[in-house]
Amino acid sequence: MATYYNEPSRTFNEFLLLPNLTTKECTPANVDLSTPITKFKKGEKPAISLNIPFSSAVMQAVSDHHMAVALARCGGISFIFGSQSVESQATMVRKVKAYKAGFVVSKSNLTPDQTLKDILDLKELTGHSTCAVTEDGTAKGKLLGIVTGRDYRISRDSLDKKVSEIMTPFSSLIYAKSGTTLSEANDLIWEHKLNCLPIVDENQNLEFLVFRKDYDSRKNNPLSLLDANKSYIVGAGINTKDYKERVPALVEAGVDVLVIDSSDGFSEWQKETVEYVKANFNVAIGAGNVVDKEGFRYLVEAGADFIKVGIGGGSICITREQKGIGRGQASAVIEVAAARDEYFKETGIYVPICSDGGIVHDYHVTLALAMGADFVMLGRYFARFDESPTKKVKIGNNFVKEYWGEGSNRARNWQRYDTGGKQSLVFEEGVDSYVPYAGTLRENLDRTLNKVKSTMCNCGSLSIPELQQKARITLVSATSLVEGGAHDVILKESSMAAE
Ligand code: RVP
Repeated sequence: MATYYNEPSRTFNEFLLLPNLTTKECTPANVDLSTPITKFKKGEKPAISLNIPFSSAVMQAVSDHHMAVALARCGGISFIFGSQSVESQATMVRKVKAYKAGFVVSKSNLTPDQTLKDILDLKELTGHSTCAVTEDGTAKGKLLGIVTGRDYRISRDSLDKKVSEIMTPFSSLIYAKSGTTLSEANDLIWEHKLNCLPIVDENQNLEFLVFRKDYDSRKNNPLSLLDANKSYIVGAGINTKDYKERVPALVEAGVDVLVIDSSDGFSEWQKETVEYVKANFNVAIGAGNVVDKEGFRYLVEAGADFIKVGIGGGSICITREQKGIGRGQASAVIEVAAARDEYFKETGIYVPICSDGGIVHDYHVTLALAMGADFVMLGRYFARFDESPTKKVKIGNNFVKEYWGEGSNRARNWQRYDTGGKQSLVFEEGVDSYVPYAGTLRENLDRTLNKVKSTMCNCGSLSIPELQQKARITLVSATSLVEGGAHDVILKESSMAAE
């Protein structure tokens, strides 16, 4: 006879947090949102922790190298989508690892023989007013000088005046040698009142430019998620089919964390993939998705470093409709978190869990954490920002961005849904859609983090583990949901827009 679960499968919307005593030191500024992403032994520290409990989904419409840099700068991690060729995914990983916060590869370059007209054309094209002058006009060529907007006067100078006559020549430049740290570079910038400091190697070849404004932005990002070499930490999605080609290339590119991206991770294919990675590489790997304690145990025993939770809750996901499998996201997180705690008690090993999909309101993040998730993964949320890889389009009077599921025909990611058999997507498990455009990642994430921290203070908690221990969570009735929104008033237009 089949096994019946008598409790219905529940979503975040069905729960609320009850406040605990808020002490005076319990302020948002004092809340620490750091959280483990890889398993660790009791009393030890995880190899990798996030500074905020946010990851961006393994999706074409969400996580490329731009998203990865933007999110790591704020303290979270992106998992670069795996539904692309091994080479292009590895290139994206390489770009994130090569991105040195504050050190930029010069994007506007000239040769000394070019003219003022070329300078103006380049400025028009790139918007940059500082150009490097190199022997061969490349970003890494021998540095001969720098041109800035202060070096010429359009009204007086002839358009065919040579760059070599306009530039500040290398002999008069303040520059620094390879290996200079960002803080040393900043000291030079301040000391000499520079806007831009070139970094050159021992042969005078240009390596990077450090701009005053970038240093300031670095100082404004104290939570940046960096490795020991000060490169951003980045994740990447893999599948259970081509992992023997994909994983070596990603590891070679410098990936920090892998995750097997699948709608149903409770499978022998995942076990084999985790075992292969653990036996051959020194890289962290998460597995999933699962929705119960059995799935959790199975993947943990295979060696996974973290477990991803959730089937069918994604905003673009129609797996439940199509196949009738899945579980309400809250119920799944609650059960898997209990299994994680039980495993920790038994073995002294803590395996972090990630609640993946189904976050609609900011408070759902806080609920997921309170229910035991160590971090969350979001697709729709990040797809709305400038940094996501998709097109921004105007529909009517509103800007929207495209957002499609990995199970849609558009993504062609059959590996994510494969249960053996025909190597193609037999039917769709995801839709192609739009989401409202919301601006920059930074401004939106700051607002969400403020809400999360503020609710944590209401719950008397200054850290995620404290929240998980102290949280008091109640089910809501359908009528109390109505009570929770604005009700029995006539909304003014300004309030409707804010909804
Ligand atoms: P959401 O944040 O609700 O948009 O959900 C994102 C999650 O949805 C992903 O991390 C993934 O687990 C799942 N997903 C991605 N594609 C599809 C699909 O096409 N069914 N589902």
